[in-house]
Amino acid sequence: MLSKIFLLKRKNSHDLNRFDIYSYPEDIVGKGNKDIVSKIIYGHDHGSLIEPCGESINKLDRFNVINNSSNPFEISSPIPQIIGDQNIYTICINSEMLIGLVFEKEDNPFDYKEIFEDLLNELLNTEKSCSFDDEMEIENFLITLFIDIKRYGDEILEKVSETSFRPAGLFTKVFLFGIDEVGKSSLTRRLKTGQFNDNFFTPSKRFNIEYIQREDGLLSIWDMPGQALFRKKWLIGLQESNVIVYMIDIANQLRFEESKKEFWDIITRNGIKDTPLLILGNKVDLINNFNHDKKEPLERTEKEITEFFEFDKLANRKWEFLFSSVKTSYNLEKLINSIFALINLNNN
Ligand SMILES: Nc1nc2c(ncn2[C@@H]2O[C@H](COP(=O)(O)OP(=O)(O)OP(=O)(O)O)[C@@H](O)[C@H]2O)c(=O)[nH]1
Ligand SMILES: [Mg+2]
Repeated sequence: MLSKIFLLKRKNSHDLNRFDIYSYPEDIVGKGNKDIVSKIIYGHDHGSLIEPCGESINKLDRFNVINNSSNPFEISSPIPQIIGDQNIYTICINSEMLIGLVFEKEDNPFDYKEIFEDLLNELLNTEKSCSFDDEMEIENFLITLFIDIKRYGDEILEKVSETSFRPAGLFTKVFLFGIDEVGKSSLTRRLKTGQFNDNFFTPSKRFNIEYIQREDGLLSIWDMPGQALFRKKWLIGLQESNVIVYMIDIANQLRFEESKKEFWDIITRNGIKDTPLLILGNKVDLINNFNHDKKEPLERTEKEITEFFEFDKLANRKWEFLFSSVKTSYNLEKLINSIFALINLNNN
């Protein structure tokens, strides 16, 4: 099973030994294996299956190029290596970058040869989905590739169904989306660290993935960037979600129309028609006369929001609406309970 993906990109042409390292979902450079990068590059150049010993790093090679020159990206054949306890399979791009997959020890990297080459060719030369110019682009590219290769391993090679591979309750992927400034990252941070800061406002530019251990199971929260520029990336993050959380800033009615459009655009996608949904009306603390004990005004607001967003059209999907305040922690415990309850309902 694929466990990590990484990209090594030379920092500048004058210093051949310095690389930028991007990896997902975890770092490949642990405490005990600082020289792993040089081993990978050395091993790649020599096509070696065994851990190479202390020679200097060679320039990345230009061999085994499989594409013709009309394509902007030349993709070499992948090279397998075992380094320490890491089972690594690397491909060289344009003689200047290495993209690597890290598998579990018992996996055979050659099973992934075709899919690795084909996907790279498709993403780089057909869809032209990455120019490697900025970090977010690289990160999204790695996530896309990771998800597709992992799915291939799970569904085609291991012939295990998605549900038995990732039973809810053990690992729950929560896809958290909504337009910008509604409070998604504040919520993620609050759940992870318990903290909230009014002055903390850093619009997200990339997926923010946090793991939160609860009594009922492990949640992996995929907090999406909400600005218009990044919304097309939601489709990447959405894949294989166990539950979808959609957040609205109920104090900002001026943006309800925009929010509604984005909501329906995502929620009607194929593949997530059965995924349970939790809708959060956040920033309830900003509503005039909000009082935790008085239910009445909130009920009216809920009705208005439901009508405006046309949530009644959600039909057969399992869904729930909750008011929340990340600032005052109102309903945050309830929110977690609702996530687990929705998943359990869906499994029964
Ligand atoms: N009053 C109030 N403010 C909140 C609440 N939740 C978040 N905020 C504030 O709303 C602002 C935006 O919060 P973020 O968490 O960065 O919003 P986001 O949805 O992650 O925004 P993007 O990353 O751009 O999509 C920040 O100034 C927060 O402090 C809340 O419940 N009440
Ligand atoms: Mg954010």
